[in-house]
Order: sequence, then C-alpha cells, then structure tokens
Amino acid sequence: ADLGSFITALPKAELHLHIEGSLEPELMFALAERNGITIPYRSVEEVRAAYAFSNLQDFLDIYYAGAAVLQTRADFHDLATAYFDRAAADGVIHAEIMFDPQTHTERGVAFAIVIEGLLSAMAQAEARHGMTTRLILCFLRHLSEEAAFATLAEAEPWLEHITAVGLDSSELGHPPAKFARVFAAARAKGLKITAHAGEEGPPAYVWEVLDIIGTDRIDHGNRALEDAALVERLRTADMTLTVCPLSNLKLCVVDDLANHPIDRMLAAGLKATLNSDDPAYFGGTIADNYRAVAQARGLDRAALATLARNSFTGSFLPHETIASHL
Ligand code: ES4
Ligand code: ZN
Repeated sequence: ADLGSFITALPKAELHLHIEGSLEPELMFALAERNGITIPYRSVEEVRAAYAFSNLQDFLDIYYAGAAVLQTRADFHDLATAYFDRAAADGVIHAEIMFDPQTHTERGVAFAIVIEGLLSAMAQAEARHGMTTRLILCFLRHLSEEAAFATLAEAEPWLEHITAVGLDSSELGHPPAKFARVFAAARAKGLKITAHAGEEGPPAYVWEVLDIIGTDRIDHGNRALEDAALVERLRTADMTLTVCPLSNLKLCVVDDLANHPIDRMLAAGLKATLNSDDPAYFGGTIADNYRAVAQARGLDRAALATLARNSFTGSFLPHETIASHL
C-alpha cells in the first residue's frame, strides 16, 4: 500500500483541535442562512481566498468572526458531527477537542447551549464510529484572569464532562503566568491542564508553563527548540507536544514545510504528536498533516508510527485504555 493509505489506516488520536476551527466555509454559509446572519463573503471561494495569514493574530481575527454563525445547540452539534465524521474517515479513533466558550458567551450565546451541542455530538460520534472523545475547555489569554475565573465557574455543572482546561488565542504579550491561579483552581477540581506555548511566544513562555502552571501537555512548543536546557527539561519530563505542521505553515511559524522541525523534535527525544489545529482554516485534516510532513521531511513508516503511538501515550485517556491502544 502507498504511504497515504498507510497513514489513513494508522490508528491515531487527535489531541489539538479547536472545534470552532473545524467550521468549513460550506457549513458557515448554511448556518448563516439558517440563523439569518449576514457574513462578509459572497461565496465559498471568497471565504477560502480570505484565508491567507501572515501571523497568528491575522488568523484569529477571521476565526472569531466566522464563529458568529454558531448560535444554537444544533449548530454546535452539527459543527462537531462534521468534524467527527471526517476524523473517523481519517483513522482517528480518539479525539480530544478544544472549545472556546468565551468566544460565544461574549456575544450572548449561553455556555449551556455550546456545551450541550458539543456533548450530544460527542455521544453520537462514540456510538456511530466506535471512537472515544474528550472535551477541553480553553481560556482566551487575551482576556482577563477574572474572565477566565468566571468561565470556570460557568463550567461547574458540567465538570464531569470536561477532561481538561487549556489556554489559547493571542500568545505574544500574554504570558501564561497571568493564568496561574485559574489553572491551580482547575487542577483542584480534578481537571487536567494543557496550554499553547512556544507557537509565536518565546522559550520563556514554555518555561512559565512548566514552572508556574505545571501542565500535562504543551500545545505547539516549536520555539522550545531555541533553548537546549528547555529541550532537556521537556525530554526528561516526557512532556507531550501537540505539533500542527499545516498550521505552522499557514501562520508563518515555519517558512516552508521542508524546514519543519518535527523530525528534529523526535531526534531530540521529545514526545511530539501530529494534529490539525484548525483544519478548515489551515487546509488539511490530521491525515493531511501526517502526509505533508512525511513528504516534506521524508519520514518513514516507523517515524509515523512513533508519532501515532505518542498521540495515545500523550492522551488524557485512562492508563488501561492507553495500554490497549499500544
Ligand atoms: C489557535 Cl493556532 C492557534 N493558536 C492559538 N490560539 C488558537 N485558537 C485557535 N487556533
Ligand atoms: Zn491551537
């Protein structure tokens, strides 16, 4: 079989996926029409043409605007169902999806609407595809600590359905330490922790995540490679990095996939995984990410199998379940 089919058939876990970033332009138009919302695009082609970004903030502005079409439980359910159907077809047998409640509560869509729609899609995907799923609540780091605490309080009735909290949005100028207390409160409630760090931000932000927040995973982590002592710390901690190559390319974190550091991460002994981040905006699914780096960096089947294996050992599944996937 060719490498593309090998990749699809390889059982994979997706650990870094923003559900709002899985909103394909076709569904954006359908939801805009269903909800009587005007969007600033005339066609699917015009939307895709707008997806040319020079940095993270460029993308975030368009991503938050696109989320405005999401209004009802059914919208969140349909959004997540479309993602799970594509993921299952891609060979994903476990998915840990992130959502940004503040993007929705700030524009008057209740936390309950958002999470109930996502949870019903998760239950349906588990039944239909035999996959497992988990939910990660992300705090927006460009907003205040107080707003993050308010969001954690809103999540209280659903804590048994939330596995972890994360930290996303604009990294530069928003060091992780700003949220140390809210993450400590989340930890005390039994939640796992992950945080975006070292995507655009410096190695110092990755150090803060390790030393001040104490996360279970790091999302991206690319810029950790600039600091040898940090690489050593991540390696000895067996810290999982959720790396997103097509995202890195579209947001200009790397200038060319031919220069992507994924194989340098593995060679340095880091527990890297491959993920799609915001597939509707970055031009590819998780399997597309595996195929793209396999081609650009000449990864062989053993390296791809290592990356897939890391996705299970780095997951938030129970240890017995992880063992059953290895
Ligand atoms: C994101 Cl790629 C990325 N980085 C930071 N925050 C995000 N939210 C959605 N995608
Ligand atoms: Zn992300």
